Amino acid sequence: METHPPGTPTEANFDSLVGPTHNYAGLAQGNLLSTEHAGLVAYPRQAALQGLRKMDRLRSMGLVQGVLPPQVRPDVDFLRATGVTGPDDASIIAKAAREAPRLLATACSSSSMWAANAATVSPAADTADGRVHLTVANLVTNAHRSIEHGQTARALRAVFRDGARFAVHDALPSTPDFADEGAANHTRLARTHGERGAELFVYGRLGPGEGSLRLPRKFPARQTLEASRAIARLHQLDASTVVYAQQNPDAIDAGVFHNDVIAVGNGPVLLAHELAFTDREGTLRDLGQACTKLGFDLIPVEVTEQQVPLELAVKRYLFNSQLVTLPDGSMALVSPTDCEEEPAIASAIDSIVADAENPISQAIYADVRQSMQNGGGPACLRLRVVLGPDDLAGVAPKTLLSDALVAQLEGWIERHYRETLAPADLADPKLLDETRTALDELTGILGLGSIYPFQHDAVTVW
Ligand code: SUG
Repeated sequence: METHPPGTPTEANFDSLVGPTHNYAGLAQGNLLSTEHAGLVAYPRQAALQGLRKMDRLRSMGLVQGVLPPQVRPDVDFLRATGVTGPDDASIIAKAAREAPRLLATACSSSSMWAANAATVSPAADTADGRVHLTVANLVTNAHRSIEHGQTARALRAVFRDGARFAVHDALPSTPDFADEGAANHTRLARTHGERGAELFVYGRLGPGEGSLRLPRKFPARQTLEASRAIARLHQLDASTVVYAQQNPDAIDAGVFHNDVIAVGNGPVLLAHELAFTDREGTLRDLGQACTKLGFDLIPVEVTEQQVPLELAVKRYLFNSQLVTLPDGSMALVSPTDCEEEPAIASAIDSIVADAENPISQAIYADVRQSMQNGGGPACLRLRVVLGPDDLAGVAPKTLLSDALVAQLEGWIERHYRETLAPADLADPKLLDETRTALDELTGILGLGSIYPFQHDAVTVW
C-alpha cells in the first residue's frame, strides 16, 4: 500500500516495544493508575503483543510506523551505583531483592516503553538548519525513568542514523532545573505535517530565580520552563512561533502528570480539556496568533468539565488518544478501549467525530490495557517524527513496520517473553539473561548493530 503521496513529508509513529520485565511496581508518583495497580501480576507477553497490534493497526490505516527497542533490565549498573554490590550480577540482584526491593523494582522497570517520553522532536520544516532535531528527555523526576536517557540516546542515534538529516541531542543536564519529560509535554500545530508549524511547550514549574507560579501541592510538576526553552534553542526554532504554557497545577494534582494526559494536537487541531492550562484563554490566543502567522487557523476542540470530568479523563485517558492524519487528509482518534467502555467518554468522542467543524472523522479503539494499568495509553507508547522523503531514507530501514517485521516480532515475543511477572519474580536472576538474549536477537532483527553495552562486554571476569 502507498502510505503517503511520494515526495510529501509524513508523520511516522515510532513505538517502543514493551520490555520483557514489564511489571507493576507503583513507582510513578502522581500517576494514579501506576499507584492503583502496584503489586499486580503483569503479563509481559500480552503487553508486548498489545503494543505490536496497535502499531500494526496504525500501519494498516496507511501510516508509517516504526519500532524502537526496549532497554536492558534489571539495570545492574544502577544497583551498583546505589551501593548494592557483589561479585557478579546474580548476587547483586539477590542482594537487592533481600535488602532494597524498591531499588530492584526501580532497576527492573520497563518504563522506556512509553516512547512519548524518549525525546522532544522538531521536524526539519521548523528548524533553522533544516534537520530533524531530537532532544533526549532526562526524566529526572523519577529514579526509574532517570536511568533511561543514555540508552535512549544510543537507540535513537542508531534508528535516526543519518547525521545530515537528524540531530540527536543528549539529554539536558539531569538536575531539577532542567526536568524534562520529552514529547509528552510538547505539541506541534501545522496546516500539514510538512509545513512549518507552531510548537507548544507545556511546563509545570519554573527554574529557580524565575519568579513564582501557583504550583501543584500533592504531586510533582515534571517539566520546567527552563528545560522547554533549552530545547527550543537546541532545535533552532523561530521564537515567534513557539508558545510556552503553564499546565494547570490543579490538573497535575488530579493525576495529569504529563500534558498528553489532558491534550493532544495534530495538524491544525488542538483537542484539550478546558482545565488543561492555567491560562486557558491566553494559551489559545498565543497559539492562535502563532498559527495565523504561519498562514492557517488553529482549530481548538475543547471538552468541558461537564462533558467529561477531569477525574474520568485521567482514569480512562481520553486525551491520551493518538490523533492522526489519514492518507485521505481526514483525521482519526485512536483511543484506549477503556474509553469505549465508559458511556460519558464514548459519547464525548462520538460528538467530536460528528462535529463538522473539525476534521476528526473516525474513532478507533486499541486495547493497550497492560500499559494503561501503569498509566500509559496509546499516545504514551509512541514518538511522532515528521519525516520528508530524504529523512525517511536516513532511518534504519528494518525498524519500519512491514508484514514481515510484524511476523518476526510476534515470534520473537512468543519465544522470549514470560507470560506472567509477579513482584517476587523480579528477584529471579534468570530475567536478566533472558532479557539480554532477547535484546541481542532484536538488534539483529531491527538491523541496529550493537547498541547495548552488554554486547560490547565480551569478557566477564568472575
Ligand atoms: O512516567 N509510568 C509512566 C507512564 C508514562 C506515560 N507517558 C506519557 N504520558 N507520555 C510514568 O509515570 C509506571 C511504572 C510503575 O509503576 O511500575 C510508570 O513509570
